Amino acid sequence: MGRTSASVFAVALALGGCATAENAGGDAAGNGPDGSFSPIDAAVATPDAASGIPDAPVPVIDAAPPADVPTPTVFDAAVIIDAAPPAIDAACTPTIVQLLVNPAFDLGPGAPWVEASPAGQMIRKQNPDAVLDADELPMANPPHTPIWAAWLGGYDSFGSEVDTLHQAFVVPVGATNLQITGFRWFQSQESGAFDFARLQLRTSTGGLLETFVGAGGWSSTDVTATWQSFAFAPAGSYAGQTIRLHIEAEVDFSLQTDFFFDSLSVTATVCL
Ligand SMILES: [Ca+2]
Ligand SMILES: [Ca+2]
Repeated sequence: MGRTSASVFAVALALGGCATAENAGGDAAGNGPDGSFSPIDAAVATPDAASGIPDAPVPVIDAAPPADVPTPTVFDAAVIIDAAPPAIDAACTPTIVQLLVNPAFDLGPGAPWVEASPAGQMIRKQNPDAVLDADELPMANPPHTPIWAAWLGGYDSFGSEVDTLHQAFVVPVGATNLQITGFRWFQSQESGAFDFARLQLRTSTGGLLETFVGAGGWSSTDVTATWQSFAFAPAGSYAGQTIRLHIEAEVDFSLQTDFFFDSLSVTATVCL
């Protein structure tokens, strides 16, 4: 057996044992020893002139092999791979978007923030002097981001009261990965948990959806020396819904607790 014959044999082996067996003893035209059809075209075995190694064979399968020739399963691998992957989401760029308006309060009070407190205005600006005006923060508590921040609580002269501060926002259809972040600064005259602050998500009409930091929220024991960050991932996605970010402080009749909030953020990932 010469080099060419050996190469043909090797290619035939590579293409499948059944084809080789069919052509054993057959002629150069690819017919079997009994003159029957062979599934392998004779051109497959043409050697490369330079290397003597046959070119990568491209088997040509007869469309209608005789009934006595089994269909060579080696060719069944229909490896026709689409060159172009599916175009699904090709135009989508995942983008993090801010869902609140005036999230750091620095446009001042007013819509879309809604305030309700017996002690008056809660979104207040930095105090430049020793006089505490009705729209100013305590001088010792400058905002996290100038010049406005929210001050809940801070009084004990109305009995047990609840301050509320909320903003309604739309969670876009298809939005994912809702995140709530912000900064808080709490200080208290209390020595126990008697005043409370809660950060919540509520429905557009005020129904409770989720409270963060447990059902009771923060208390007058969660004091900090300065601004401290917080971050929460809501359990619900609320995609396509209008909901509220709701902050409230519940204070009792004695010993003040100040609950300051600033630099809030509610973000979601959307496809743009
Ligand atoms: Ca601010
Ligand atoms: Ca108190």
